Amino acid sequence: MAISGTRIITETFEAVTLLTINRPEALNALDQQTLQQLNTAVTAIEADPRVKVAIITGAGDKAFVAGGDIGVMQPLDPIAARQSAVETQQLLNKIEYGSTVFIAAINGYALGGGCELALACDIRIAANSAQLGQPEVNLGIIPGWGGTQRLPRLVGVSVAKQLMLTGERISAAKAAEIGLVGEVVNADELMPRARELAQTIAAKPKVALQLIKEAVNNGFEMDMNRAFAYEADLFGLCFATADQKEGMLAFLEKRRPNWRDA
Ligand code: DAK
Repeated sequence: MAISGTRIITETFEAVTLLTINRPEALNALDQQTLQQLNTAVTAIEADPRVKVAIITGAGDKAFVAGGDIGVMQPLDPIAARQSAVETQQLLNKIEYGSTVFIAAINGYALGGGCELALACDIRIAANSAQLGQPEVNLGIIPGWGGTQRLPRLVGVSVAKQLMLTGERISAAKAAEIGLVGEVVNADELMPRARELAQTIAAKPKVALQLIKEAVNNGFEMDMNRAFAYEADLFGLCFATADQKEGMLAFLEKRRPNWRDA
């Protein structure tokens, strides 16, 4: 199934949705229309019980997303800027905390809000030609779509501050070295690899996928003792699913499991 907005194109095949940000003439910079369509698409993905994995990428071969649209941002007053930050943070939280597994396939520039969009995804893979960074300081602002919080949690406080304080762009290879992306591949291998990863994950039982996301995302905000107790609760919850019974029975019977995603 393919659904085409002007700015966001989604194509769903079985349990995997490919979401393409389609504004290549502006390096896929996120203006209001693109953000609204992205919000609609992410909400639809989350509401579709068939979809387990979504791949986000950018149209064209130059950019994943080159940031928030600077022309739109420039005249904002403080109240509008704050409101816009809150709304986009909510959208990115939907990606991070939703039940779908999101893979960012970073095919070019992932800068500012583009890097923050990738940070909200569960997995990031990049083409070797990609460049990432948080150049907001060069515009007299700070990252406002979660970057000051997600980046240090992912790569550590020191490296995150260096990236944000210098505004420097880094290569995909450097991004992999610091843990900002998980894998770097040749540009022509990016989408095949993203699809392969998506298929691997889509073949897993849905509730376990959801609970892994919940355990990591929510546990990260807790002290260790509370986090262990939380993990134990979610571990127990797995035993309420048909797929736990089936997965273990299939192992014992030396056959492949038939997941019911329940
Ligand atoms: N916004 C708007 N247009 C952009 C854009 C952007 N972020 N990035 C690129 N474009 C447009 C260019 O203006 C140009 O348009 P035309 O002149 O052709 O009409 C077209 O895309 C192609 O770009 P270039 O000609 O510049 O291409 P180059 O290959 O020479 O350079 C570049 C590529 C990625 C190095 C360069 O375009 C660049 O530096 N772009 C800006 C990157 C950047 O600084 N991104 C961070 C933006 S700040 C908010 C909170 C946070 C945010 C937003 C709002 N609120 C609280 C409200 C997020 C902030 C950011 O993301």
